[in-house]
Amino acid sequence: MHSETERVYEMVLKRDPDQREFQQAVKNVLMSIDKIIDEIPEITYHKILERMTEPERAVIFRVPWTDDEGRLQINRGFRVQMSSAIGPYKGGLRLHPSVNLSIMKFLAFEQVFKNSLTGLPMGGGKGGSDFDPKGKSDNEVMRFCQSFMTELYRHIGQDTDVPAGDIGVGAREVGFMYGQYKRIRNESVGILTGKGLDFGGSLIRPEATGYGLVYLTEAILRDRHMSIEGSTSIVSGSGNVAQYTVEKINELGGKAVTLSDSSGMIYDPDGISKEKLEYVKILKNVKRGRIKEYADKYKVEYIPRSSDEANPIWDIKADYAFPCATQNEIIKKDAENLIKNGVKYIGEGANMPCSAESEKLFLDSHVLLAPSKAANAGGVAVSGLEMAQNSARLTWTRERVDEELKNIMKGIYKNMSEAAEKYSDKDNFIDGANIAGFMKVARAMLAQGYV
Ligand code: NDP
Ligand code: 2IT
Repeated sequence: MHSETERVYEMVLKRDPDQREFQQAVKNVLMSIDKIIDEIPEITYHKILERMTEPERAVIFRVPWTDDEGRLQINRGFRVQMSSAIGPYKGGLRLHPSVNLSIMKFLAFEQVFKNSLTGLPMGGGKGGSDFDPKGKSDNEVMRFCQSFMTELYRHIGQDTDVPAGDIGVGAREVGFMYGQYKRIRNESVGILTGKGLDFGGSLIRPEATGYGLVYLTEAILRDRHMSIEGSTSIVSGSGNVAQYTVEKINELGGKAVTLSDSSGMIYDPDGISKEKLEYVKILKNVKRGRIKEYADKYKVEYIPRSSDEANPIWDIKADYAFPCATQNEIIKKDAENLIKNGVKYIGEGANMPCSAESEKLFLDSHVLLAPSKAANAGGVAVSGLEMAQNSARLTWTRERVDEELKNIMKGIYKNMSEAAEKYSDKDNFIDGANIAGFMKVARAMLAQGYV
């Protein structure tokens, strides 16, 4: 490593020795910047990397709410405002019991480069809480969301910070949070994205992450004489990103044969057809059930998740793999299984789903990998378009938003592959995405002085 990247990494390790996910995300970017740092002495001289790895602001707050039995519950809320160099902080809110400062900071850090890659003027942030929405009633979720927003409102704003959904936060939660913000501030502005269509949401925002992932994938494959059409894919997760990834794979004539949740996975060798996917959407988004019910209904194999060891989903033979659940869901053993079974491409729908070891295995084995900060950027890109529509007090057609999304994903592919070719290897999209995302943020920071 270059002395400056090494210095900054050591500093991160020393400052936050327990923040493993944050360290992993930082190291991934630093390893790529290592390849350009000699050419751009300003990065070192103006301590760009040291500044980028320290959040501009991080707030942690108490979230008290009462459950349906009238008992007081206390959760911890977060908002990490990592960088406003190129625009207002932008990034989702995650509600999951595993949420902690390390996970918030890794996600906010990734978001900075991802948002830069979209080409839209958005800085990076992330927030959420260790609240577990599983098994909670609608009223409990509402009371939690109202309490969460009762603190969060003072830190956000349409020109300051615009949150959105992530794990555990979809249309229901965004609606409750938006309602509470409006009530406190007495103003109707686009302070959240992913809103319902009746009050400022954008068409295609629910679909955008999964669709964008498949658009980018198709562009990468096309250049290598491959295609989704006629192929088989394995997809993990069964939430927002997984659902619309499968939908677009189906539309392009491919077949997706798996879905999962934290309890287990289903394997449907005939493919998750349009009709079966409609069942999944109702099961997951309305009934809030478990993916096991799919196996019961369609009489297919269900494999429960038994340990933190290799996940059986990554041992199913397929052309392409789309991890769409959570960070580090592909560990070394999973990568070995995927490679053994001849997988040709990994499209990261989730944020940082491949461990550092598995990423290295894919690179060494020449398995193409589209990293999350490029591959799942379609979601935040359409969030950016939702902000534009809100500011203009207009709504665009489905066709227009979809077209803009396609163009943004095309632009990401172009910038990422050009940077890969220029500074690394033409198929090293990890370096390509990191370097292309980094350059714009670094230039903005250099122009704005020491802030
Ligand atoms: P959802 O809450 O809609 O779905 C999450 C899915 O992942 C569920 O099936 C869930 O299973 C599973 N999952 C979550 N945590 C774990 C875990 N620790 N172990 C195993 N399975 C888990 O979330 P999204 O689909 O929105 O998000 C999925 C991923 O995509 C995340 O990494 C997110 O950061 C990323 N992403 C999301 C975007 C968006 O617009 N929503 C945009 C870009 C990236 P279970 O129900 O059992 O918890
Ligand atoms: O990780 C992500 O990019 C998201 N959860 C979406 C963020 C957003 O602001 O739409």
